[in-house]
Amino acid sequence: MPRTAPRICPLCEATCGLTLTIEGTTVTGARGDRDDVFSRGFVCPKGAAFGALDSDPDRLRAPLVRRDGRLRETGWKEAYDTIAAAVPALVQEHGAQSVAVVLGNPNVHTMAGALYPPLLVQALGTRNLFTASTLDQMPKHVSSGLLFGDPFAIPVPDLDRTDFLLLLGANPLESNGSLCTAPDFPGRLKALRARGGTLVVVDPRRTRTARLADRHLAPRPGSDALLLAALAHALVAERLTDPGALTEHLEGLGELTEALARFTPEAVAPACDLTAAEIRSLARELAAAPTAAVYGRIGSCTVEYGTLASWLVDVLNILTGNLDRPGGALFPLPAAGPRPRPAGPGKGFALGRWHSRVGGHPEAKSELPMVSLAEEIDTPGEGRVRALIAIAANPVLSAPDGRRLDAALAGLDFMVSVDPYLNETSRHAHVVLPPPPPSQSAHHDFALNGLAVRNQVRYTRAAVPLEEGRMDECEIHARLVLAVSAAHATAEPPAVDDKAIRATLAKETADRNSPLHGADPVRLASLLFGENGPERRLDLMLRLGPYGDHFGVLGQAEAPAGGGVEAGLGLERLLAHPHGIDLGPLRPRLPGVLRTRSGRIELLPEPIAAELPRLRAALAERPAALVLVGRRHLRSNNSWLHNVPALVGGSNRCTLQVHPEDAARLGLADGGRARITADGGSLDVPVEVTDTIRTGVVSLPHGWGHDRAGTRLSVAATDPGANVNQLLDGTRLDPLSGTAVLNGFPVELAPLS
Ligand SMILES: Nc1nc2c(c(=O)[nH]1)N[C@H]1C(S)=C(S)[C@@H](COP(=O)(O)OP(=O)(O)OC[C@H]3O[C@@H](n4cnc5c(=O)[nH]c(N)nc54)[C@H](O)[C@@H]3O)O[C@H]1N2
Ligand SMILES: Nc1nc2c(c(=O)[nH]1)N[C@H]1C(S)=C(S)[C@@H](COP(=O)(O)OP(=O)(O)OC[C@H]3O[C@@H](n4cnc5c(=O)[nH]c(N)nc54)[C@H](O)[C@@H]3O)O[C@H]1N2
Ligand code: SF4
Ligand SMILES: [Mo]
Repeated sequence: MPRTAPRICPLCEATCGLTLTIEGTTVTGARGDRDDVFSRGFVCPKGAAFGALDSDPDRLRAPLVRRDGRLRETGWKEAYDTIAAAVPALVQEHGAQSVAVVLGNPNVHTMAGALYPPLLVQALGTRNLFTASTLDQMPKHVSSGLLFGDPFAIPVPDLDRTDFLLLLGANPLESNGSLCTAPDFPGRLKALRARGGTLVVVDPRRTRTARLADRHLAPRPGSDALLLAALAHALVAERLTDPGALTEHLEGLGELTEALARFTPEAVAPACDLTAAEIRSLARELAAAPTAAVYGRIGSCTVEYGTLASWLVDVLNILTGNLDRPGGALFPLPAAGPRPRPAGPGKGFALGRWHSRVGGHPEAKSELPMVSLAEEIDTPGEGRVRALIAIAANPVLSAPDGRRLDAALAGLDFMVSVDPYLNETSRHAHVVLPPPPPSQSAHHDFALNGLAVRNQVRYTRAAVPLEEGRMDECEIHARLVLAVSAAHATAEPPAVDDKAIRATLAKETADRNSPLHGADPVRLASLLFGENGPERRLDLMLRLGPYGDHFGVLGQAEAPAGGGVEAGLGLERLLAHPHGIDLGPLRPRLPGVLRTRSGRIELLPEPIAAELPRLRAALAERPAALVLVGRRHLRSNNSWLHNVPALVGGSNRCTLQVHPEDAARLGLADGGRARITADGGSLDVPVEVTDTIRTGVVSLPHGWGHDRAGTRLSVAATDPGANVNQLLDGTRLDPLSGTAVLNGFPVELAPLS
């Protein structure tokens, strides 16, 4: 008899609840969980293909270890013995910086990825940390760090209540949303319009999201910062700013106005390829809306002025009084996150506390730019990276200049990949540690609940028992921490969790603002609930969190943030709600979220002010004749879903989209081939002529290029596509955040016969 089990979908940021159908130990179906408190039955084609992905025969079943140049299946003990024999010795001989850690996107979709990588980096003592953030949202972390003093204080648009949404560089109808966790994003946008609200989309392509909008502006890629600056300028010039209740929390309003003086709509219009009238009327509409939210994503982040654009998004929300109010952009309050603290000055946010060895790039949020990984490996000298631990990352395809990185990885002394697939990156590893399929893992969204449009909390235990010979990904990570610390032979994984629990409780009980101040940490640790280390850690975070039971010490008068039914949370309580607990709509949180040194919102932070001359100079630059942007397909997910037959084919192909006028001018035909060339090299790609893209812009999706030898991706290899990131050489980046420029870079195009 088939049975069903709930499982939160780990395949994108929407975090939908799924109902899995399970026969024996095989997932034979997946549908949207109608009882899920957040997603209410929504599912997309990826979630529906959960079973096929879960049982992909190409998934690795056992660890691989390289012997005599070849990767062979082996047991877990040999795999960890190999790591323990290699890494501590390298650190001993060449120092802590000789080991780099690379963390990829799926770490935000696993419990292991949230709980252990910080411990791994700490155990190694390395500053060579590279993550997908510098191919993605680091500009937003930096702008939040500078404005609010906390890089994780990212306001999200209040989709369900706003009257006006200005959406830039995002295509949630394909991506299902990002830095804005909202199951059924498409339905929420339709509901916005149905209640009389307005949706304006800014995108060089007429995307499915743009087609849903009241208005679509298609400016030149890379010009968002200019457009946003001009909107802010117009608001000020026409006396349309109204920060309202925010005013008392603002620092630097006058300086901001001065700094934006040159960015008049008339001055930026030619660079954006919009009219000044369009910009002014957008500013007026934004100001006139009862509530409004400005929201920018990938197309406004992974560009030359990504941090400035990310900053200006929030500047507009502030100037219009929409930050931190219902219907505007609000700060979520996740159940496993920290409890709100009293308002007041904080430590602030610093950039560039250290720099990368070769390129001299400043760190941001303790990370170095992913574009600098290859040079840190292949440039000789003191402090060179000789070993790499890659977790859920495929930078050979997802980062610029994969060919150079490919060669660099091949030259490493030692490499570990924690990855279910033998792919373009993991094929270089000396040890591959494969996590089990998602049906065999428990799930909680530590990261994404902090970006959700509604406060809610859900946890699903593994839907299928761990298969014989498998190791849970949390245990894989915990053993990795032990293996690199040389504690491999003497300690077991629970020691890693216990140490983390002890550290948290020591801090908590020493904190004068904590209801647990002065309590006995050993006793508190003994009260934790859970079947294993990760569950006990989740329990601890829930109990200390904003809705937590604080181990029962809080009196009624000090009821936690949620109040009411949702208060008193812990894992045991949560487990009684298999479809989650709704914690209500987002609520205003200022000034409590602020951690700046002034204790206020610092509107014109110094690093931003220092960047503005560069943006001003852009006004005078002659734009390139042809630039490239990316795109996403609903049935895809970065570089790793091309191996599931149900998800590839049809319109999900690696084609170069070209506008008919550009095609005619360049002699390109639909279905023909073209050679595209940029800084990093050339690619031969199939052409798709379409008027959904504006003139002067072409689009190629990322995550393709599955034609390298030594991988085990039998389906993906049949239609490998081309790696768009080979067009880049890694020199283009947003300097403040170290984020790669993946959109709006110049290319040349020629027909191929
Ligand atoms: N040109 C261009 N390039 C881009 C982008 C773009 O828009 N344009 N987007 C960028 C963005 S936003 C991102 S986030 C990056 C993503 O780039 P990466 O962070 O490299 O992520 P993926 O390409 O998704 O590769 C994920 C890896 O994790 C593995 N994996 C899958 N599930 C699990 C799991 O449960 N556990 C573990 N341990 N591993 C798992 C997969 O097999 C794969 O090897 O790409 C970036 N690259
Ligand atoms: N189906 C699917 N879903 C995904 C992913 C996936 O690969 N496939 N990846 C996941 C990840 S890791 C992320 S980070 C999110 C990203 O989620 P989104 O940010 O929604 O990403 P995209 O769908 O790539 O949309 C970016 C849009 O920006 C436009 N654009 C490009 N350059 C510019 C520019 O200069 N200005 C403006 N205004 N627009 C520009 C592009 O045409 C594109 O339509 O999606 C997540 N969800
Ligand atoms: S929208 Fe995202 S979370 Fe929801 S089913 Fe699809 S892939 Fe999964
Ligand atoms: Mo991403």
